[in-house]
Amino acid sequence: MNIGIVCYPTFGGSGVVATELGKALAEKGHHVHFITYKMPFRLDTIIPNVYYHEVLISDYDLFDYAPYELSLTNKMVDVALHENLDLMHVHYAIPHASAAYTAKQILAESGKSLPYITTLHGTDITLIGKDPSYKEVITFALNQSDRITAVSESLRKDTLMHFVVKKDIQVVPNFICAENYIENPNGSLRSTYAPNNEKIIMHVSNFREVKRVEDVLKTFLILRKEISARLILVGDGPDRHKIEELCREEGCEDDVVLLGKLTQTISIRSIADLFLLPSQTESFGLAALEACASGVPVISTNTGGLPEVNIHGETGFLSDVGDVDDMAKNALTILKDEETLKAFKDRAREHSRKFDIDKVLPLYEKLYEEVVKS
Ligand code: GMT
Repeated sequence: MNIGIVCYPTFGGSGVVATELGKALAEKGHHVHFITYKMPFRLDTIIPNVYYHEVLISDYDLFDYAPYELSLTNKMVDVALHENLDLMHVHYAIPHASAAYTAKQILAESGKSLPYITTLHGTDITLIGKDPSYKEVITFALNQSDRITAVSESLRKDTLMHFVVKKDIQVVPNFICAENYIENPNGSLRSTYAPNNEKIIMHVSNFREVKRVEDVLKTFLILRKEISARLILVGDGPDRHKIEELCREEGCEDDVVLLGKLTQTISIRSIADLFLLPSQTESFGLAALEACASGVPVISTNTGGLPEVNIHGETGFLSDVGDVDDMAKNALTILKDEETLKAFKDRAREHSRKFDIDKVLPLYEKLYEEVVKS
């Protein structure tokens, strides 16, 4: 099939899912055309059957805000016609679903059918989508989608609660490519960050408010009173400066390493003993699944789709949002002895295999076949 994929190319779960999905489809022989305003960060190598079409946004003095959705729609129409696309799969509803709807109407004028599938990733529904300035358009574009998918049961329910959606919403979870994950951590990398065999606590995110990165540091400060530990923070974003300030105030700079954005996180994740994800909400929590795939237990909040990924008492523990004392207590339960830690690590890795690409890819392929036939 010739498949168009529209996503955000920046550091974020929806872009990662879209990119890894496109790569897996290409490996199976499909021709995959990415349409975005920048090269997705995990696509930056030559991959057979993968093509990248940049949306050029023309600016003009008259515009205070360049009309991105218009340029995107135009590019979708152009690629669909010239690459003979069978379908468009848009990741993140805003503004991709409404752009796909318009592209579909334009193409129909020239006799070309272009079904589109909308995959909801979370903040497009839970934070931004329900904003009154978007809601009517999103509702319409969702209802016009040939298929809608959501990344967790929790997001499916949230969508139905906030929008009048008349179509079925199918849950297709986030996934990992299990074979890429490292079984045995690199000893020298580990001793670089934990020279005295400290426990390594890790967090990976885009440091947005919803991630509550301050709670990561607060949890770390509590547990570090009991055990010798170091904190590695991967990623960057608006709340980074707050963390740096808090570290200085608490005098813990020597034990907290901020690595910034990394395009590939598999090797650094493999050296962690525990992953912290204290988010306000997560529709799924791909970061938690990626931690499990690396054999790293997860301490997370109990909101959104996190309980579908992090199994309380098995792969880690769940706490209420903001309850850093409980998170620290749970972390210490896991880290208290090597036997307990190993049992959590093994179960986390085992559990992640339920979300392997081998199990999720056929779900998307089946949807593609259905929309193309109908
Ligand atoms: O979490 C973010 O800030 C990024 C966001 C995105 O849209 O890229 O991630 C969302 O989609 C991911 C992939 O489906 C999910 O795993 C994340 O849980 C979800 N984030 C939130 O719901 C906050």
